[in-house]
Amino acid sequence: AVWTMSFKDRAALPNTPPLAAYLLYLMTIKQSNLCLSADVTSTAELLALATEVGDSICLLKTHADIIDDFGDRTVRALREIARQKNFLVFEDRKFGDIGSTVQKQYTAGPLAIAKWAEITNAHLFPGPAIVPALKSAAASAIAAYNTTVHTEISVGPPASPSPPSPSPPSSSPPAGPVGRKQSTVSISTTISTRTEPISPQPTPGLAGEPADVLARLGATPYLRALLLLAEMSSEGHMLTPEYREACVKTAREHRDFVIGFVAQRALNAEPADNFITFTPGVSLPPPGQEGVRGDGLGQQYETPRDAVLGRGCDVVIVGRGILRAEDRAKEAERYRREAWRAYEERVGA
Ligand code: 6AU
Repeated sequence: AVWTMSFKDRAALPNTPPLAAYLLYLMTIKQSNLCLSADVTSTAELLALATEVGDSICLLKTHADIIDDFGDRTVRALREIARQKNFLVFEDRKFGDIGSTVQKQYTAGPLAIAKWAEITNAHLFPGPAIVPALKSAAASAIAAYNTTVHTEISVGPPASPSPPSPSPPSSSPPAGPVGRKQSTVSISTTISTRTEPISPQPTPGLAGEPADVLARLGATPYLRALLLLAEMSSEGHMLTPEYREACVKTAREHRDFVIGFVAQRALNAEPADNFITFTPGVSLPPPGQEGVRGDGLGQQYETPRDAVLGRGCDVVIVGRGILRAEDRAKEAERYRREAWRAYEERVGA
């Protein structure tokens, strides 16, 4: 089972779709299985938050419809920060309508989600057709946008102002401020109907793997993915075990597009399953205090450790736990460390 497999090994499984591989690979390099839920209501707040916390996360989740002044400027600036800080963007749209309508909601209107968010999510209650509808909308939207993706992943301290010395830099990179090793990999591919040659620059120690990932990235016509909401974190939610199983069944039929679930536990039951579990309702007690159990509005919380080690969740989604901290960058690092430690313990690293 993938429960005890490293993210890196899961990225390299033959059937892992390109965007899932990319994310798993990114998580490995950044040592982060933390998704920030950026539930703020202005572009300025969103960009400030993304800048402050970007180094600690693999994914930034938005609710574009709560941003008062959401527009092209929001998208352009957010994409630029995502490029610099190396995280993917997840619009938490929770689609739930007939196929024809969700296609338009996904690609048109003031949000035009498919244009700027690699990942989005949907409910299955309208029936399974919602998945191929979103999948084909993603494919044609991407072909139309002719998106170019160029990502350079660089983790760890920036090249430190080196002391004046004629000797070449040491071959072993310095440890980062949080003990992470510096590693860099360049990923460059054009996603369009034309395919361009890809020139990977493997990092020592990660040799071979970037090329594998890139080969698969280059072979795909689009880099968009969907998560199905198989469970919710809120008290009394109505997603029954049967409903959850229906989500898993539909996901298996669209493994190239559905890369995982929003759920409170891992749902990988068959040998071929390698779905990524994204888990909200996560918070950490302030050091030395009791944990927060809820928000009085139905939200229920657990710790990153419960989610990742206890129930096999892969990515923890944290909103107010980080947003309300005085020092959000520092708090995000605390969550990143906790969630990553739980993951390492799970896979026996
Ligand atoms: O950490 P919080 O409680 O401040 O924020 C949790 C975030 C919110 C919710 O809209 C979202 O996670 N969420 C979801 C998602 C991600 O789809 C599902 C769910 O069951 N519970 C939940 O809180 O932005």
